[in-house]
Amino acid sequence: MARRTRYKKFSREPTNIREQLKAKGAEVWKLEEASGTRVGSLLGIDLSDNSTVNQSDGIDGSCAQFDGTGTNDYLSRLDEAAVQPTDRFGLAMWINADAMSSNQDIVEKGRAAPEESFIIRLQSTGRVQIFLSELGTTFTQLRVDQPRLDSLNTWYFLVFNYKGFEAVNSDRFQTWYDGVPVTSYDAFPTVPTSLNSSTEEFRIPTIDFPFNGMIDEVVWLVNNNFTQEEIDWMYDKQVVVV
Ligand SMILES: [Ca+2]
Repeated sequence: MARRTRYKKFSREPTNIREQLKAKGAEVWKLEEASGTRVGSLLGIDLSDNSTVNQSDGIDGSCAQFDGTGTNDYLSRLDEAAVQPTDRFGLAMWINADAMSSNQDIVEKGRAAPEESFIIRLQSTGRVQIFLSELGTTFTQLRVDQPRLDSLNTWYFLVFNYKGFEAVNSDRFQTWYDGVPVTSYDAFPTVPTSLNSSTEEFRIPTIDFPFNGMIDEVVWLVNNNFTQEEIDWMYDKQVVVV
């Protein structure tokens, strides 16, 4: 009976979502390493450590700890198709800020004109700001108004879907905090229908506005998007895919 019970419990796990994410081409950075290269668990899109990105206790296992100083405290991947979306991407990650006295960039791909592509920023006010650029234009800047991510030393689960292919502008960018869709933006201009292709590195977090805090369990869909069902599952599990 014990064996049957265990089997039954196991069979109730929503492994279909795990397989669904894999089938969609998800890459996962679990950020378990103490230092050096951070392994891409599913596709081998490993991230280089440009200084000494440290390790802390994460939302699941260990995480990457950034000190918010200097210009080389980040993880990166040289430009390639796997880190350069065209008209869509999905990004899910846990973040935990140790300080919020200045703007901090969490993710970027191409920040300098004419190589701008996208940046996700945590402002000092706790607002998330999203920069998107299409060929030949400067950044379009979206900004979440409420809620604010203004509690220090608190894990937040952030999800972003960029869908430049959508006909309706309000459908082209979506944000979730802790599994809940964000509806309050104080800036939502016309979202680009495709992203500029930049030769710059993909970085977590970034150089110019360094991040002071922890990042864990990053899931990346280079030319795909998450469903609400997948977001709910990732948030509930606090650990994903692998
Ligand atoms: Ca982890």
